[in-house]
Amino acid sequence: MYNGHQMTDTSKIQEVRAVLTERLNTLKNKQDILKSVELKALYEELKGLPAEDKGAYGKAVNDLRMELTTAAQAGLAEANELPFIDVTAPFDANVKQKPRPLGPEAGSVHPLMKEQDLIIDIFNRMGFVTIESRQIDDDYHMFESLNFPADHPARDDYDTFTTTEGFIAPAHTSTMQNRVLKMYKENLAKGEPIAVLYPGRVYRNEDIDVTHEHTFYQYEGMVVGKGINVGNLIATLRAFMSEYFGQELKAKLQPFYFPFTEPSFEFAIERPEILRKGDTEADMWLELLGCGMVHPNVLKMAGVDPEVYSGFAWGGGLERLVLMKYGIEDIRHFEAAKLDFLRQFS
Ligand code: FA5
Repeated sequence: MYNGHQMTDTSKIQEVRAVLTERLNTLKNKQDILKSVELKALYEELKGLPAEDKGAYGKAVNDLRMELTTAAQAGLAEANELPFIDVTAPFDANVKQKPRPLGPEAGSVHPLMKEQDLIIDIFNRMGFVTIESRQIDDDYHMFESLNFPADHPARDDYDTFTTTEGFIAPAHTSTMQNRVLKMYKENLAKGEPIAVLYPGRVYRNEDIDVTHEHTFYQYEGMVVGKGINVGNLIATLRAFMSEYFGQELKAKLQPFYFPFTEPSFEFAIERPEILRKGDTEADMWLELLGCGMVHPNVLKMAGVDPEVYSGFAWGGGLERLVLMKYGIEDIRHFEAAKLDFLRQFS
């Protein structure tokens, strides 16, 4: 009688276990399994058992409860788990239909980087060393060392992005002038001129259009030594442009203003047909770069004596140069990541 009763109740526990384990899979809130009527009924039954049966029966019901608690918690952890993201995947790892990644043979160097390499090569052959400009800088290098007085309106021409800590995404590569002078001024004492190219990426708060980007590249350079003059500046830029385009192009120098050069010029080149806006004289020219003789204050700030040494510097937009060379009608193509466009340069 006694054994028979225990056997019946144990099989009931097995039965409830099977039912609840199956139900657990379908429950949204897994913890609800612990409130199920079947489990409660098993505890109710416990109350009615003779004292000597309670121990074994109660342990079996508690074991089942523990089992269900563990299973419910595992289900909860699984439900809360964030979907796996492979940040190095060349596509969104969570999308069902995966795009086929391009094989290495289908990629190509970005046209801007290809042209930058060509520019570096030309200037290296002219005796320049190359260093990359910085992409995060400070007020001293962006303005102070370049002879921009505090609160001077010329600062507005270089409106860019700053961090809350006061770091600046440089609006031009000229932020490197002070560093280049300090880095290479030992050369001057040895009687060697400084000739450095420092290309890099720059940023501006800009209204974008066919010739203006908010993120673009500049190729800037500087030559400092004894007796360096405007004639050297013109000859250097002319030699570069002739080599780069492989032909003679109409060019002109017009007066301009930069706080860090004196005198300052704008170097302009004839617009190719595809970039013509209108028929006025101003529409005919494409401003390619700014240049001038390094301001004595800029030399002084880097510890170079302007009474003994002089120099020139220029800074040009890489995109504008490449637009001209290939007759591209819109500067925005470069950063649009369109393979149709990029493949034309592979
Ligand atoms: C400067 O940035 C000076 N730092 C250049 C310089 C260097 C002068 C050394 C003297 C000595 P500017 O703001 O004009 O100057 O820009 C230089 C060139 O960058 C322009 O001639 C143009 O080719 C290019 N550029 C300027 N703004 C943009 C833009 N939003 N998008 C694309 N190219 C641009």
